[in-house]
Amino acid sequence: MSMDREPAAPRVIVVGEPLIALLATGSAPLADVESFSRHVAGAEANVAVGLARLGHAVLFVGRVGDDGFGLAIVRRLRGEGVDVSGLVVDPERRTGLLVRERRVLGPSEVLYHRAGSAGSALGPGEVDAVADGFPDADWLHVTGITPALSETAHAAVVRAMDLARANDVRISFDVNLRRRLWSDEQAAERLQPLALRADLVFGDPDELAVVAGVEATADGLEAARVLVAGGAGSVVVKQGQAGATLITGNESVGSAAIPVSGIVDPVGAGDAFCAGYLAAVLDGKESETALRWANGCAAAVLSVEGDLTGLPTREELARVVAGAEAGPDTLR
Ligand code: KDG
Repeated sequence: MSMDREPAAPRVIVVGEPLIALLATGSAPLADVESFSRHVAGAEANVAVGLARLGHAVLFVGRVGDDGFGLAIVRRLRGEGVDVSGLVVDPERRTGLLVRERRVLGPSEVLYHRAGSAGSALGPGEVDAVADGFPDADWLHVTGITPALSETAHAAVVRAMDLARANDVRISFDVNLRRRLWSDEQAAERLQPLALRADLVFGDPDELAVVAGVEATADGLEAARVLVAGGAGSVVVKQGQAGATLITGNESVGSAAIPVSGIVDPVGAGDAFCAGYLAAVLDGKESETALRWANGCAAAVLSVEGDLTGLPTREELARVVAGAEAGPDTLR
């Protein structure tokens, strides 16, 4: 069963596994947490919503379970204006779930309940079902999470890239290395060929080093250059508080991060960054502007709980970027 019969012509196609995230409401080790808030999450869903809020037409391709969580995802994505005609409701498998504690110090524990999920059963068939949408699309966005989920999910990403290539649709690939899903060796083997086929690769220095097969450096520039030399069109290195750098051929363009006082929830900021960057590129903006929008979207998400809650509209993004230019105090 697929949702919505007559999709509007999509400009961006996003493929991946939407999830429900249960986030601890207080700061404590997971064993002591008794209440959670429920959020729609998943890196690709976050990017889809980010693009939709910035005014772009997005078609989402994936699977959710025929359960209340799946329905919550469908409703949320549809409510955000994302075309869910490529989101299949699986009658047998459950919607993927993650549980995350919150800690003031140190990394937060994340538990996945996604092995055998509806989303991980994604396959090339779901991509073929929306093949008609590719000739009208401008962009395909995929991540390195989906190929880790299953053989069929990996094949779905490859099929989407094949269809994009055949239809002159540009491709972005966010590495999103998830060490809870696989080893660095497995990730490198599967993700490197995908990164080298992409027009635009996003990743932090550590992720890019794994995919490029080089030693990690603090700025990630060497790994980015290796990927560009290998065939990737451009690489945007997400450097956290140091900002971001775009590497294209021999050129590099840098942009400072927007400082946020009082980070509420860092998760989802990387996806917001991608959405801001892609929205600007789709609008025909220069790289400097794309990096500014990317950093602005990331800052907006850092200051709000939940992966996609803080994703800005165009007006909100304009205010964040203008505030950053006026001085950090205006961002509080
Ligand atoms: O980027 C945010 C994601 O990490 C989160 O929404 C969950 O997709 C997710 C994942 O696989 O960790």
